[in-house]
Amino acid sequence: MSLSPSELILNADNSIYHLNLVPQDIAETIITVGDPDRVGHVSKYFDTVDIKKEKREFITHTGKLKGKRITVISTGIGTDNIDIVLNELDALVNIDFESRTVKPQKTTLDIFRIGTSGAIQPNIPVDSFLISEYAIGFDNLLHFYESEHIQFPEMQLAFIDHTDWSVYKSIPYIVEGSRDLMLDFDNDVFQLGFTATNVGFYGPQGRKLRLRTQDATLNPKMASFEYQGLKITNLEMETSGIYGLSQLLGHRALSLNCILANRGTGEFSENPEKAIDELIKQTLSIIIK
Ligand code: R1P
Repeated sequence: MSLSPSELILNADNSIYHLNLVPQDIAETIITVGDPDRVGHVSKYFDTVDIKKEKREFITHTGKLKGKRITVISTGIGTDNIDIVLNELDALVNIDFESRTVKPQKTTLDIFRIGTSGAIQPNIPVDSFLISEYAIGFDNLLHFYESEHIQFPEMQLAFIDHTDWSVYKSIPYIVEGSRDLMLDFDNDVFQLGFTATNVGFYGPQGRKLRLRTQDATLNPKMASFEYQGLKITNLEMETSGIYGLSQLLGHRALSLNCILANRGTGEFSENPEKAIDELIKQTLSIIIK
């Protein structure tokens, strides 16, 4: 079945609507970063950068490092942007733009998020690196897709019960990262964690400037939640969407977090740029192996 112009939206040059990319612009290894400025901080380590394109907050550089073709793309903040980035990256490899049909042979992308994050367990040091083994999404993105088969309903119910979750907030969903990709990052530098993806930076992450939150005890309750030895470790804003959509679309994804803040101890990194740069270098060195 051919996808209509309102469903698969292409620009005049046949590039995909928001990302402004044509299929040959991307590699099968993708690094996503939230901050558009971080794209250049990653691609400066490539041996060559062949493609530089952008539209809105979506900046893309594609190049080669030690013979491996890699794309780095900024997503901006939040799982609403992740819906656009993941669907359009997938369309670039798995939909034929000429015939507007889904290709019979699927391409699997390896997607690595290099992001920043705040820890909620006091024993996780700032400037350390954490891989999200699982993510719990407080956004409602995945509920718009047929996705119950990749969620963890028992753990979700245990969390809802433990936190006395308000019915006015969407039901938390739990998804996991690619076990295959995790194996490559099995070293002393990275610790495994369970990441909470929030739908905002202030109230949803328990920050109070001028407004009171609906549940002032949510962060401590999150920190004390335990399910079969798993504890929630950190907060950010994209991982649940990346994991959920990657799995549904048949891609492999891993979220790599540089812990800049510790919400339990109140600490913040003294040199965040250096810590992020270190995570970029570590990630690239593993990806090219
Ligand atoms: C909030 O400041 C942003 O920083 C974190 C959060 O997930 C959110 O996107 O990640 P990035 O540094 O990758 O954007």
